[in-house]
Amino acid sequence: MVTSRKSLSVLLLFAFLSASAFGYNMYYLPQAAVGVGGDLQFVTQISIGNGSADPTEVAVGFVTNDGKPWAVNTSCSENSNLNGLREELGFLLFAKRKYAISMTSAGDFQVGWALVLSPRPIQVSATYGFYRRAAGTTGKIPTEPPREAAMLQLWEPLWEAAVLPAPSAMEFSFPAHSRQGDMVYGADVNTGFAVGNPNDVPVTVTASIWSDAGLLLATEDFALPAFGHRAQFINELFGGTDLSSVRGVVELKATGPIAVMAMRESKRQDKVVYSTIAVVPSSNRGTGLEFDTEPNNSPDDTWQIRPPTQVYGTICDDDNDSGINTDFYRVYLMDRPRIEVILLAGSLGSPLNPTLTLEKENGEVVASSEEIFPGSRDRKLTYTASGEEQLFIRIGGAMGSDSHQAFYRMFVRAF
Ligand SMILES: [Ca+2]
Ligand SMILES: [Ca+2]
Repeated sequence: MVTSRKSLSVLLLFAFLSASAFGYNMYYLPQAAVGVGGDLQFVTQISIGNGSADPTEVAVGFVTNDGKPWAVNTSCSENSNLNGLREELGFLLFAKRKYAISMTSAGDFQVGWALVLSPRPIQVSATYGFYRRAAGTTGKIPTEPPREAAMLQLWEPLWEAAVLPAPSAMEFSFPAHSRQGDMVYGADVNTGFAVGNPNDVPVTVTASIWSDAGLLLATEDFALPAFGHRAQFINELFGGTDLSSVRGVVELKATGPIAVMAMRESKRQDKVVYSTIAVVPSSNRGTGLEFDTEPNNSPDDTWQIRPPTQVYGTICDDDNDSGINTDFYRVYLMDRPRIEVILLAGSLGSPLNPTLTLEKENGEVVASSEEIFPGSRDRKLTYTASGEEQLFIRIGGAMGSDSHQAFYRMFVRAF
């Protein structure tokens, strides 16, 4: 039985970040907010779950805007060893267990960000909450753990919003809304964003805002120190530009990989709520994205995909009318007659041992696939059409490798 874990220092976390050889999974939470102002309190709660069948080590580091270790109050109902004033946490998370770690501060509002590391894939999310002191209570935050039960009695929730860990990339974009008296609800709407720099060197971020008509409204540069953080509303960042009526897009381009999240603020009189906004790396827009939907077990019963695209699919073992566990996708080869299909399964950790062929509607195979390298459970095929051709990509699973976990990811390009 493990009774304690050595605490991983943030500097050690940063060493892990710099040392890809460690093969750690990294989860970036580009915003964390804590603190009390008058009758109001911010709390950030980080949920960390281990869905695997084995225990795993987990390290959590809290970082200031300047990129320095950030001491915050942490409390965890599931593990009282994690209660206290901490810059980082290190613990062993057993199979199928989940910890909810609350970050709080009895002092003024503070913001920073958090990084979570684990040698195994884990489930990480963060919930931001804003609470008002309940009437008839002192609102005093107990300084000694356990705190959570007392806080539940003392603070009523005003809003909460949750995020998944942010990806890290050089370029991002997200919808930006800044408007007095929005046309739908009459609320004042604004957009805030948070950026973390996971590099041990400074980066410069160039932010641009585009109108709904596609016009460039403003561009601003800002610097982030090594491991630094910045959280700001867009009307603060683009302070010299009138953003009283903007429904557009913000693009961020950095000199190194950054992690980004964004939130929308809706305010009317004394009511204010926040919700999270989807932020995607621009690299995600390089190819289309499609998902396998059933039934697609025959050429008659599928749809056309348009390269370049990627497909997320599963060869499941459920019985179906035909008794065949197969996914078909139709492609037309015309002005770009050469097609390349890459099907990943084994390299993604899927148990699927896939089959992959390119066929005519009558089932005649025009191209068969090969392993990407000998012994791998990933496959590829290429084919060049002699004229206009309608063909079908057929994916199956070798005997016994089909299941609800038997997922694949297929990339299709045409030249
Ligand atoms: Ca399927
Ligand atoms: Ca199918």
